[in-house]
Amino acid sequence: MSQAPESVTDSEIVETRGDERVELLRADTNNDGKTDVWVVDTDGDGKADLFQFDTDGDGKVDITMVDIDEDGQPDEVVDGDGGLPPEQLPPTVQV
Ligand SMILES: [Ca+2]
Ligand SMILES: [Ca+2]
Ligand SMILES: [Ca+2]
Repeated sequence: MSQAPESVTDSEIVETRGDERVELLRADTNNDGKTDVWVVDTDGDGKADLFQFDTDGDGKVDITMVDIDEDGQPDEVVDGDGGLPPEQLPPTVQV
């Protein structure tokens, strides 16, 4: 019997406070019609604890920051979507 090796995923998966994805804010900061900032609450307490940024304007997340203790300071920063890719929806806020 052969065993499949435990494969590690390429992209980092961030640990968040909860499993929900309640987007408190989406913003288009460079006005190209694509969202480039996502502010997310993952545990349903109404406070943002996940922040995602598209820095090159291709609509995909390039940086994910997690604020596990919700003190306003990011506790973990990873490349990519951090395992929580946002839905491709139009931004709610035009900056
Ligand atoms: Ca929260
Ligand atoms: Ca991007
Ligand atoms: Ca923090």
